[in-house]
Amino acid sequence: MAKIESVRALEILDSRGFPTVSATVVLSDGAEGSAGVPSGASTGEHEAVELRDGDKARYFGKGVRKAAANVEGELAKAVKGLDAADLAALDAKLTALDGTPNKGRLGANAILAVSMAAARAAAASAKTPLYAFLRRAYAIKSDKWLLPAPMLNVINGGKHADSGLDVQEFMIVPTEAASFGEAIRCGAEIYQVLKKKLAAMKMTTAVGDEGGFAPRLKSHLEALEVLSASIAEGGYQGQVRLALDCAASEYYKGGKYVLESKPLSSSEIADVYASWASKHGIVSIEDPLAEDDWAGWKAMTAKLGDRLRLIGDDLFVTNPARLARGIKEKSANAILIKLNQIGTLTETVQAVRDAQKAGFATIISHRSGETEDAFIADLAVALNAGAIKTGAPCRSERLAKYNRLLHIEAALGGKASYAGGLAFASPARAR
Ligand code: 2PG
Ligand code: MG
Repeated sequence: MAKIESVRALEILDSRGFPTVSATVVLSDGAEGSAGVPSGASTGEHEAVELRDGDKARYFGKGVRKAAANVEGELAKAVKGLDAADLAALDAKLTALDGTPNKGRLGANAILAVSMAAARAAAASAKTPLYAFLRRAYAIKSDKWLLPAPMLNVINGGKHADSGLDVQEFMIVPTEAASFGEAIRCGAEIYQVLKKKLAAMKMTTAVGDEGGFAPRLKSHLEALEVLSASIAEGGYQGQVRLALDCAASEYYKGGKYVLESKPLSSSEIADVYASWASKHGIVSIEDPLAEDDWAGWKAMTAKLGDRLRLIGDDLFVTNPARLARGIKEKSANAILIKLNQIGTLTETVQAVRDAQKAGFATIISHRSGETEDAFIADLAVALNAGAIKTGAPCRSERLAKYNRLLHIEAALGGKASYAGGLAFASPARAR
């Protein structure tokens, strides 16, 4: 058994140039593992706490020296001597040490850095690829290795770009490809077709935080039209579907959803989404409503849940307790999974398992602020999650994840299969 010998931390930069935490865990047998923690922009109210220094003299207060010091101080002391391979026990110790419900004392960014780095170190010690190690460590019983369907965010709006679009993400999902590699080729080709199309329309082809374009289009419908046309021109009609992340908490103002300057009730906006979905083959809508509009979510799932995956991101914040409420109340039929919303690997795995048991689709996700760490690629395969959302096929912090999945697919060879549209099929199952 390899024991944790030491833990180091460093303040590094994310893809937006803001500080984030990196940790390295070293084991008694010399194996080591490092991890970088991502950071969101459209963060949910109920997420675990991202500890920032608040010292205006450095990085506008966004420094993470305190979090890094917590890693090297209290957290390192607590995990020293523990078996790195027992991830559940390690995470329970980290969480108990923090002692708050939202990891606000030591910081979810500090705790998660240790949790992820320990998993990597244990995998290295076992000389096992991370995806296979995670499957074993969490006793996931499956002999299938599913490569997730990529949800590629090719037009950016909301808080991620200044395109003027209220909806944050317009994604393409290659549901019919023969392999993950073919799905990525298809997504990358459509991305290039879209770029040419936007240029021909005299629109900017500069990209937003997640690598998608940020054109100043007239309306959301125009964005959907240009995407459908790009799919057809790329020769992929019928093989690729569309998906949205509305991040609607951002346009929920005074009890109304203000879309294209019109204030709408949750039932009125459901009709708008339904008409977009039927015209443009949309398979899923993430955060169509605000994070605490439980009644609205329930009504929308009753209305649209048999046609669409309604994905709770800010609604559930990868929190098993909020998810349990959502399952009970039939508030949604899918969950977005982000490690740093909850702050440990073990709680993240718990959320995925609970969701899968309830027939919810699970989508493993990046954050808009990312590092080159591709941990989520391994996590998606370990858990047979079925789908991954990690930006456009552009910007290396996004491609790191897609490229890692290409490597995993190649390593698994004939044992791997592509999930395709599985995550989006028969949403009625969850109801
Ligand atoms: C989201 C994410 C990732 P952020 O809303 O799903 O795309 O954005 O990391 O800014 O919360
Ligand atoms: Mg979201």
